[in-house]
Amino acid sequence: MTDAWRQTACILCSVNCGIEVRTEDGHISRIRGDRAHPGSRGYTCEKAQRLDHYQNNRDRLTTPLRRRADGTFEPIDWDTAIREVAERLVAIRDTHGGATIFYYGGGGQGNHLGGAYSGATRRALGSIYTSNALAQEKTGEFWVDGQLYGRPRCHITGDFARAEVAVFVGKNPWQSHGFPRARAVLREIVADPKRSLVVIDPRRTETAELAEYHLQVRPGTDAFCLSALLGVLVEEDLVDHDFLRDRTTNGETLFPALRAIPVADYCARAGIAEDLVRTVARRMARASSVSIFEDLGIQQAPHSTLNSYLEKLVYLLTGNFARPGTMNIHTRMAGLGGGKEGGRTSPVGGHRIITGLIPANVIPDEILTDHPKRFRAMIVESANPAHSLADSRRMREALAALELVVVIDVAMSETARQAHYVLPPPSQFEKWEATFFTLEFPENVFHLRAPLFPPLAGTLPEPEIHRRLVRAIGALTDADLAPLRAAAAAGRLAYAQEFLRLTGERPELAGLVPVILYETLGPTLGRGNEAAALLWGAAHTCALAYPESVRRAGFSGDGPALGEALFEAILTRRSGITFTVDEYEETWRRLATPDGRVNLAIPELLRELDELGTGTTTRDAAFPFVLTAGERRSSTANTIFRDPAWRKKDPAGALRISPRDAETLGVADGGRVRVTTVRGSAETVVEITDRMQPGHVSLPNGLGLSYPDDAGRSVVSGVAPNELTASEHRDAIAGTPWHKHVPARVEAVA
Ligand SMILES: Nc1nc2c(c(=O)[nH]1)N[C@H]1C(S)=C(S)[C@@H](COP(=O)(O)OP(=O)(O)OC[C@H]3O[C@@H](n4cnc5c(=O)[nH]c(N)nc54)[C@H](O)[C@@H]3O)O[C@H]1N2
Ligand SMILES: Nc1nc2c(c(=O)[nH]1)N[C@H]1C(S)=C(S)[C@@H](COP(=O)(O)OP(=O)(O)OC[C@H]3O[C@@H](n4cnc5c(=O)[nH]c(N)nc54)[C@H](O)[C@@H]3O)O[C@H]1N2
Ligand code: SF4
Ligand SMILES: [Mo]
Repeated sequence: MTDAWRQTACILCSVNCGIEVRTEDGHISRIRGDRAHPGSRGYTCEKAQRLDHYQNNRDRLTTPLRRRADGTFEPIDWDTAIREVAERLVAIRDTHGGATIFYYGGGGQGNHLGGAYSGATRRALGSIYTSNALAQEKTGEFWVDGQLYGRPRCHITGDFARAEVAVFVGKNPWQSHGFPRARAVLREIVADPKRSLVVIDPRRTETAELAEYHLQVRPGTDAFCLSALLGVLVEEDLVDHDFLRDRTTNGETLFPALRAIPVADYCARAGIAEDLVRTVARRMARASSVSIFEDLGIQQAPHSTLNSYLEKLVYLLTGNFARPGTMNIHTRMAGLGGGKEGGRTSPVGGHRIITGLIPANVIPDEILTDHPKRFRAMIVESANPAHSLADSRRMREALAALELVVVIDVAMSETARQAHYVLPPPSQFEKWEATFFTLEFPENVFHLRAPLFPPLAGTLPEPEIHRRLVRAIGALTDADLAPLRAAAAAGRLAYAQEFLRLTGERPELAGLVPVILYETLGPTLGRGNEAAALLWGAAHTCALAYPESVRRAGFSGDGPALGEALFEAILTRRSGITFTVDEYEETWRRLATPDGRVNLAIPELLRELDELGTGTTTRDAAFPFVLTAGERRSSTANTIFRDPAWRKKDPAGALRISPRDAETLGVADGGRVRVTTVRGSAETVVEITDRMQPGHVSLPNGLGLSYPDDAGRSVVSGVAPNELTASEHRDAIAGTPWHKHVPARVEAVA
């Protein structure tokens, strides 16, 4: 029996396109873009068609698991699981302090609502250190935002649908998306003779192929390329003087550094013709608007944080800020990542914590030590760090050294295999879910998805897991909740008043708010829909923070009524809502510098810029290749799909290599090679392609997962990229990995 079309979203990348699906016998049988979704408006890419491989696969878990002494797992019931996990966490807290309980994850590409409830568990335990995947990509950029704009959470976004010139630096949006309707927008830019597409990437990517200008840098040389662009802007006086004078400070510190850039030399080091760099600088300066997207190609490569700074200087020097088609500070429905923005360091190594996140690459160092403040326990939720963090071998050692590892995951992931307890939630199509990837400007979209299927028997949604843990820990009692329960029965206005009174009088409850909302407001929202209770708080916070933008999005009311109107729309509109509409001037109001201007000078990075030319790029002769470990392809989606059958193209996850290198190695297309790095070695199939430049090879991300075959035997397909990466290979400021730039040796296999 097929049912009617129902609205949900694709959970495979941060764009979360709205989709409509029909289901049949527990399967997602038909999928099409949802035209009513305000962000994607009917758009999807081909990957969404494969979503049933996530919903139905052999690795789905249907009971809590406990590890036996021999390393195998036994099923246990939920009461036992919650009781034992709570007891063991409390014992670690009481012996070593709650700070030794480390939390990782909280959501993947489609789910942050469930993970948001973990805040209460952490508060109940006194756990204060967290991290997630943002700390292996975006924290360097966030830190730069903090320096330029006053707060790391002044997050800037491009306006590609309107930009005259769109620039992608280490970003391949044709495959990885990153903004709504990416391929349609790229095609529009290319079709319009008045607009230009610029790509900076060592590979001739699908996006580069479309581009008018492709700066095909040598891998790892973006700091030179971006510096050269800045050098030309200054030398040829292509900067926006009015913008710089009226809107920025500390130009007098920055400009001498930019004037000193040896443009010709840096172009040569980056391997690009100086003419092309000059042409691109002039094109940007001439444009009425430029938007730039930096992504993993520079954030996970040498000089990563410096790269982010230089990229931002390119649009700032040309005045591409706070106007249509340029870079703006967006609203948000709720924050991603944990805790305070700055000022803290990691307990063992003293590494800088950015937006509340421990740098990804130092996590094993914070465990594998006899330091008294080392992490003793880890709660992992909706993340697969044993696979996704650098240096998987070392990460497994670190997990093995912990007294307790608790994993909350739908599947028997690489990380779950290392756990003492595995707690399975329903899939993202079996519960209310949402992401907090609300990253757009001027229109920003939020989408609460309703479940398509009943939860798989034996699972409990994350909010319920956290509720039970908080209760088992003893942090919250029925007496605490009684007044709110009574108020909830009297309606949301009464609830709001009582909520403010209670959290005002008992500030110690503030950290437990997610579970408090779930237990008291949740039941009034409908059965199974309790998780949406957190969004009541988020909607009110959002309406308070951006009242004008929320009104422009069509919501009315003053004070709490505005928040209620927003919440009501979130709850009832199944295709998602535009929750804010911004005027470009808002960007200036959101800037958090004391003087309301952009600060152009970051001394720490200006020193690195100054020394850029003196560094030599001597390469270890044992590792003559640069390996990009983790390229986004049409056949990759992090580790959300575990069943390799979802991949129609590129089933083996081939290593891409240039024709010249293939010839030198004596390997044919489809032949096999061994890739060796300082950390490990793996065999793989090759794909020979002239999209690669000589000396550069590239492996896809998300492969190397084990999955049971028809007979139940575990089979690993493809290369797990982090068996080849090293944790010491990282950015000095942000501790982010250099996955895109791994020195490697490649040898043909007979
Ligand atoms: N299909 C697909 N889409 C995805 C995902 C997925 O798994 N599959 N994952 C999602 C996630 S979590 C993220 S963070 C985004 C990431 O999205 P992207 O950052 O676009 O993805 P990557 O392919 O990892 O890296 C981008 C480009 O960096 C280039 N690169 C490598 N070395 C260098 C260098 O030294 N300099 C420059 N300039 N470029 C370099 C690579 O050739 C590649 O084309 O994608 C999201 N979208
Ligand atoms: N070498 C290399 N490493 C990389 C990268 C690279 O380019 N190269 N890219 C990095 C980047 S940008 C990212 S974002 C990370 C991604 O890596 P991770 O952050 O570890 O995320 P995913 O691979 O998406 O894993 C998500 C996990 O969530 C589980 N899951 C799915 N749905 C649910 C649910 O509803 N509830 C719960 N509790 N769990 C669920 C899945 O089974 C899976 O185990 O990888 C990083 N690692
Ligand atoms: S662009 Fe991203 S969210 Fe949209 S269909 Fe493709 S993978 Fe899914
Ligand atoms: Mo990512």
